[in-house]
Amino acid sequence: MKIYDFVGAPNPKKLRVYLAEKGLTIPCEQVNIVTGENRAPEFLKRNPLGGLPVLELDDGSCLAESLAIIEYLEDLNPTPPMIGTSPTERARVREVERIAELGVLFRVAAIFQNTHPFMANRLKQSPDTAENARNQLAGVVKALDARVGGKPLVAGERPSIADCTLFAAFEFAEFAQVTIDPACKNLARWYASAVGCSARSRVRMRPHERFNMSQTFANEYGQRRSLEATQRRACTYRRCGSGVLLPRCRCRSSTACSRTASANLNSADRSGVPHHIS
Ligand SMILES: N[C@@H](CCC(=O)N[C@@H](CS)C(=O)NCC(=O)O)C(=O)O
Repeated sequence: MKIYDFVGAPNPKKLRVYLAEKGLTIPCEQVNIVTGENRAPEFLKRNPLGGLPVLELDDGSCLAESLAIIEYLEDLNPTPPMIGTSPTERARVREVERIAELGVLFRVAAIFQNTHPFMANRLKQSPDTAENARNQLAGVVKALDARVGGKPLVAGERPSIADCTLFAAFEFAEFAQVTIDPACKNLARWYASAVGCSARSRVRMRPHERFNMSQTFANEYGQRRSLEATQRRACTYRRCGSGVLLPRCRCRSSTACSRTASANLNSADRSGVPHHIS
């Protein structure tokens, strides 16, 4: 199997967080959506819609849609379970995952698409659409915050695909400079823990993986060498303690993780680049 990936984009990120949490390694090839590699005829044969990620199966056929890919991999690798085990658990995980994608990630994407200069010549931007999305996002985040409460994870007792999607959505919001209401303290705490643990496990975006739209992706994706280095890296991540997201990071490394998380958030606030990630 092989994954067609783009490190800066949220749907591929959701899949990479999932792989890291599961401890799965699948070779990755980067397809640069900024320079339009995903719209080249060769790639459109794999996914006529041009979206990433795409999973190429061993028979050469391709599977698109991040959630379909994750569910396929989950069926092949049921342990540790990340979509729940009982009907109720599975329904709850999916419920929150859908809220994370449709309620949070899609709204962040709508704000980004309708406000960011990088998107200006790609579509007709609408300030009204952005404002609607901001208002809807605020409502969803508030409801999600209440739902998460004091729990370490967003759905159930163990890391799930809902955590993966929400993490990708929040990281995208950070990049797109879309503020998640800091009054939502439960989600802030959850994200700080996930950021700390994912940084240590290298799921967190590294500096060269961050978009820099003003320089048209720093002359094609932070220069060719960075891209090549990323391509060589494949989807292999060191795991943080015994897991990527909470609560397994409460094991020996919990204090370090939360300390790292706040340092990371502070430094990310200042520079957009977490200083402790090499
Ligand atoms: N619903 C799809 C969305 C795929 C998608 O649109 N991916 C984005 C990156 S997050 C992309 O490839 N955008 C570039 C484009 O469509 O040209 C999924 O979950 O995989």
